[in-house]
Amino acid sequence: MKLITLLVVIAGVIALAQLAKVGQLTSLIRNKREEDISAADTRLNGGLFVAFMVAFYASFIWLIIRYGDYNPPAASAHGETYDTLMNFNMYIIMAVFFLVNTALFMFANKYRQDPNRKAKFFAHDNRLELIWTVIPSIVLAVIIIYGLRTWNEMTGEASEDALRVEVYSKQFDWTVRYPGADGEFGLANYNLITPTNPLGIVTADGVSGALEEIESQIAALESELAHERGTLLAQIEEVEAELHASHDHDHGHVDHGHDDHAGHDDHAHDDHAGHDDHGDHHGMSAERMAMLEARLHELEHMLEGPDVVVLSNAAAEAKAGKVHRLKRHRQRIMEVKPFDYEGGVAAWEAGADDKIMKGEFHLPVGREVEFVFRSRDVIHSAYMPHFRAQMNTVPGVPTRFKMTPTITTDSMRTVVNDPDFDYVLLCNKVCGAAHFNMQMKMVVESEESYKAWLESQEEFLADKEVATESDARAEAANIENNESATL
Ligand SMILES: [Cu+2]
Repeated sequence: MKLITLLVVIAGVIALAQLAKVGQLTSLIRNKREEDISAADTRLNGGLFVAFMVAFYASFIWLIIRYGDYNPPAASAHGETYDTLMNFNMYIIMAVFFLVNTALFMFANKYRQDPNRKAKFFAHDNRLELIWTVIPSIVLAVIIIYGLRTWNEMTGEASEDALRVEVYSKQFDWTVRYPGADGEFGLANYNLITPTNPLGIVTADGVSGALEEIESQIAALESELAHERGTLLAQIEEVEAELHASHDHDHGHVDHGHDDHAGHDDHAHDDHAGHDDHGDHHGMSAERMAMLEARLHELEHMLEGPDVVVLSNAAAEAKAGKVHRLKRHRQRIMEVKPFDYEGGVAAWEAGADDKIMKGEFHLPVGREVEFVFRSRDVIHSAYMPHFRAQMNTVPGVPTRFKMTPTITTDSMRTVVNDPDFDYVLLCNKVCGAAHFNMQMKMVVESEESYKAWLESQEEFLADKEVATESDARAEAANIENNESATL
């Protein structure tokens, strides 16, 4: 299809070139110069300029009437200010647009070629230079200063009693967290993320649970690797080789003794005594021997046992790699240190009463909200079009945005005359395959309804048995000890 289109375009260009050539040749035949254009032609072209301008303006005005009101009414306090700034800029741009285009097309018509008119030579005028330098400078300065002031107002510090809400993005959904009664978000760490803990909230219970889980995974993998048939056979061979080597060594010595014995009777006794004395150096201690035999016995027992597995080299390597990664993961969790927030709330305990929302979250009308944005994987953009709010969410860099919703969902349904209307939080950064579907419903309601709703939501650690921080630390210390013992 693309190829056909390309061929048609190429053929079209060739045809046009041929037509132009024909035109040139006919004017040659008529004995006219190519640049001689009739007065009628010039008039027609001048008129076409004006006609085009009229059509251009008509379509522009139609677009403004048809789609100019594309924004639903602003539903936040700063939204009004934002819209005013936007309109102010649009009006300036439109004024310049009409001015410049009118001049462009009208002049093209007015000053069309006229054999009776002589062009005026006009090289420079200081007043004109001054005018078209100073006026745009003033206009631009006004736009920039006005814009900056609005931006600073919108992005300034939130007030002390603002409601704080965390918005967390990942491919491809949103999670919203409320801080609970203590007003503090629990510490979060990505190493603790599990299906039941999507934000990786740090709690003593979560830490010890995660450590136990990783421990059991490591133990299972290590046991599997220890029972690998090939590994067992190799180890048996190694132990047997060592045992044999010590036997051979003994025999060698005894033979040597015999030779000596045959050769020099007198020294026979000495030599035997010498052999016994040196037993520990050349051969093997009884303890070592016993240990090796026990090990051999154990290995043979394992080889016959029900746990023995056969793994390909690649599979064994993959499992060893997994053990390595799990140990690193465990290390990172053990490095998460407990501390107190400024208000004296322990960071590990603040998370217990946090409330986590998926799919839908609520905000009270008329109260300032401070969003704190975090991201797990890539840069997303939290976009709440009705509130004129947008902020990038960046992995590792918390971002913020404050706003005060002014219209409840119910009122907005009346305003836009749609009983199914809902506010949405969208992702406005193309973040991957399911980006288009990355959204969350927002409900703005009265303070009472909001409180009732929040009350009905479950706390993060509800129904979970709560371990203390010291339990988790003890667990971590325990594992550390085991680790050094095995090393
Ligand atoms: Cu996204």
